[in-house]
Amino acid sequence: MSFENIIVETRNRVGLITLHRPQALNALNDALVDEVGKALDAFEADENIGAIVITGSAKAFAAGADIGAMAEFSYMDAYKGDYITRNWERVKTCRKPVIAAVAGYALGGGCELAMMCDMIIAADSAKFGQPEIKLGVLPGAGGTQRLPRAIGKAKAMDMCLTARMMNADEAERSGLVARVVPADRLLDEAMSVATTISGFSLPVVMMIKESVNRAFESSLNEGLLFERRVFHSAFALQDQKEGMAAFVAKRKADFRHL
Ligand code: CO8
Repeated sequence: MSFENIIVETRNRVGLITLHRPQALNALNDALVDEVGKALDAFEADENIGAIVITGSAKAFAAGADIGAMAEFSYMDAYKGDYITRNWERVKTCRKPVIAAVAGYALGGGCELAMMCDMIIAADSAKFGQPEIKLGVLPGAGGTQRLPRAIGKAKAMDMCLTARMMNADEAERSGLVARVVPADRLLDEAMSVATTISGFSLPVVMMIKESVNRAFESSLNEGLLFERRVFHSAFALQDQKEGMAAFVAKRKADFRHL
């Protein structure tokens, strides 16, 4: 499969997608988002892939949706064309874990793309923001919804209403990112985390992802019930037998993803 706006690689059991529109700080357009969707389709179908990393460049994860492409849009262009967002949810619907490795700017749609991933690992150079208000629009790909869930209303309002950027330390303190690492170690750290995850039982990894995400979609009681039922179903897996037998025998588990 050949791509023009992303670079796709496989390392061990990890799929790596690098956003690659350097001339525009990885600004997102339909072509790029569609390519990310195709790469995710391929990784999802590949039983040798256990986790996925999405990253950008040292200067920008993605500086938002492509402003030049949107500047002259009419309402009907945006509404009927469903610009950028027509394939946007593909990251969310991916059943394997997706880690965003963010260095530099993650602004507007770039911040929203990172937030759609399951975990953000940030370089100390990362800057997150929802600056759409400066362009006379508002976040349109999840910013007003995912940001308050991640960092609370006060900071989400601050970012969306003032367009101020949040640096990596503040983003970690606020719960937006899982880890902050020196910029030159970002990809190694993200790949290492993804490799660790991909060594565990894939069906269990998928069950955990589904269960944690359920916490945002249901009441506590419904979520707990969902978790309990999924927990019970894990006892149907060969990997459960292997994991517990390995613990008892004091050896490393050899998961077969079954
Ligand atoms: N779109 C298009 N081109 C961009 C974008 C962008 N978002 N960001 C940067 N570029 C281009 C610049 O135009 C410039 O191109 P050129 O060299 O041809 O002039 C090149 O990238 C380098 O950028 P700068 O020279 O501006 O670099 P600086 O280091 O001076 O500044 C910034 C970096 C601060 C990141 C600056 O480029 C900037 O403010 N960019 C725009 C950030 C922004 O406003 N993002 C939000 C966009 S709107 C959005 O994301 C809405 C999402 C909703 C999606 C759903 C739609 C329905």
